[in-house]
Amino acid sequence: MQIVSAEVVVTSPGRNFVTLRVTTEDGVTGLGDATLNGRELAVRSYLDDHVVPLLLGSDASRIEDTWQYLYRGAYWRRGPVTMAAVAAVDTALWDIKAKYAGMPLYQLLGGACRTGALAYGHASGRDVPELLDSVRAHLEQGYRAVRVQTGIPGFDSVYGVAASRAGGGERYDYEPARRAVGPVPRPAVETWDTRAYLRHLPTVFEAVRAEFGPELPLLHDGHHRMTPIQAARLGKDLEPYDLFWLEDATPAEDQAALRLIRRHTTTPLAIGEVFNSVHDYTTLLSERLIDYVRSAVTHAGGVTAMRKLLDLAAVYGVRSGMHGPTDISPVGMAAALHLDLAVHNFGIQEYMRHSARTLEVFRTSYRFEDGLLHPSDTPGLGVELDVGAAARFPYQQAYLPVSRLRDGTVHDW
Ligand code: GCO
Ligand code: MG
Repeated sequence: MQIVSAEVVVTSPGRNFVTLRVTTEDGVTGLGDATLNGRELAVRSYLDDHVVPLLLGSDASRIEDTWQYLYRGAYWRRGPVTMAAVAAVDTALWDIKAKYAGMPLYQLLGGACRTGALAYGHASGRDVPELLDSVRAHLEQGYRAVRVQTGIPGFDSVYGVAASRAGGGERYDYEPARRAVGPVPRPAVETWDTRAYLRHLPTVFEAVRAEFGPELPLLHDGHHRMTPIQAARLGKDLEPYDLFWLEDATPAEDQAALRLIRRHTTTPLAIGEVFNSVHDYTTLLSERLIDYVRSAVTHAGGVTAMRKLLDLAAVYGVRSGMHGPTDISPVGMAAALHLDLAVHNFGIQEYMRHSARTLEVFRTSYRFEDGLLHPSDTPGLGVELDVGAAARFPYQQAYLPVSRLRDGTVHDW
């Protein structure tokens, strides 16, 4: 099963994606997602300049050994760029292995533990009426769980909220990396004030619960913006609304900070979309400081690493909640879905549907029906890359926004 080619495809059908395409001597191809939103070209270079030369002529069947070789052999370990590159190689090799075996990846991982993976979508609105319309729209699309994000009175733009009601929907395709603006390209700047946010959010969930009742699973993303004590206060203030989870309540490189939040609130906590290694979670898991692991296959070292992370999480009763915005490509989404089916400690899957343009390039077979996602029984991941279509959408530099407080201090976005 010798690797005879490995090409990095950068394409921008609606937003930027980086995809690794590995081919064996038998002509079997495997895909891996290497998309790192706002820093895509760093991963392209890591792969093209440093990893691809090592893959050519190697044995595609040796997945664990290749993972260890790329992780330990690089000497410089971990980090989002390195682990996205390792993830792309690992995922492509699993795709190949499953194709050779003639089965969908989830079967190779031990078979299905459930009929489908519960999905949640991104309901949002600049104000509460627009938000309620968005929740309703998501329920009509078949979602059985929704994330709730709104604007804050007095703010022009806020994370997670479309800047305009696009065609009656609330999609924001770039999630939300935006093309660099101005004569000297710079990321967009958003102003933030945590106290205004803390005052406003309970009123939002009061309105959503009043409109949709107590049953609907509601999620919220704090997006790293609060101090631990502010997060503790919000978690407590939101307890009457029985959230499915409060995500990224505080920057969690300081894993011990979650102890303070945990002491004050029973609102379930989800952490980890910016994490890329099991070592980022050891305190969070061993002390049961979180309830859901947010890492994505794409950013955390691939299928091999994610399976190990989720098996460790299972020891502590922590479940999966894999990251799935549009900057996880359909390849990364498919890889997540195979794991979602195969692990016992599944929690929920983020599913922000890709645009039609994106799906011109990535031919997917996964299904979203009755609120559940299924990766399909196509051998491998079940996604193919149309390289010709990919060439029609050249890369365009785009940056995630930068957040500043009213006095200009850079804040967490
Ligand atoms: C989420 C994430 C995203 C990130 C995006 C960054 O919960 O889906 O927070 O919205 O902002 O993935 O590229
Ligand atoms: Mg998030």
